[in-house]
Amino acid sequence: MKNLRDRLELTIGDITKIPVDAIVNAANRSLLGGGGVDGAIHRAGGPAILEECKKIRAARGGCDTGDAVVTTAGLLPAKWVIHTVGPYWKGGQNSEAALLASCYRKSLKLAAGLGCENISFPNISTGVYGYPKEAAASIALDAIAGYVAQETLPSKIILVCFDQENHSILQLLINQ
Ligand code: AR6
Repeated sequence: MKNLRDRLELTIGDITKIPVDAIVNAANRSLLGGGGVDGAIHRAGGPAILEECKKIRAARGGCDTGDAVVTTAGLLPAKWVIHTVGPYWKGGQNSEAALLASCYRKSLKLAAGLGCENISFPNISTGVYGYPKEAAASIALDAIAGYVAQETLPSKIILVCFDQENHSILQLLINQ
């Protein structure tokens, strides 16, 4: 995982407090906000983000699971918020892994298209959506590793864990 380790940073904290070019939001298909990191991002970023989400929703009916859309970042210490919709865990036989990997890939691709040097991700789907943390961590790392092997931007990818459990799981996998 050398190429990955050079570009990956793992931290614990509140994603809304870390300055980056693009913050990834674990949103839902409505794009109208919610709890968890979605709620935190909208609260800290202010109403401009929701206004843009509403416009995207009007234009294209929200965001599909596994897909990603971008807005500006309002009051957040970032230029962009990339809203991606992780899969709801239904037992693993409903394309959850492919959809979760797609969230990471599409978010990275959008960020690269915007010229972002760095991007921060929460642990998508591991909260309200109930994705098992070990499985989600390994999918996240595989998807990011596959991406960085091919693309140069973003040069820094920060995984921001909100809980010690996700942090420990990811740290173990990264150091393997
Ligand atoms: N900074 C970083 N990570 C956070 C923060 C924060 N401020 N707050 C929570 N997390 P979740 P999901 C972590 O539930 O599972 C929303 O209602 C959290 O501990 O935010 O993808 C949406 O609107 C967990 O590890 O997102 C959707 O309806 C991770 O972020 C639904 O939840 C993801 O937890 C999406 O569910």
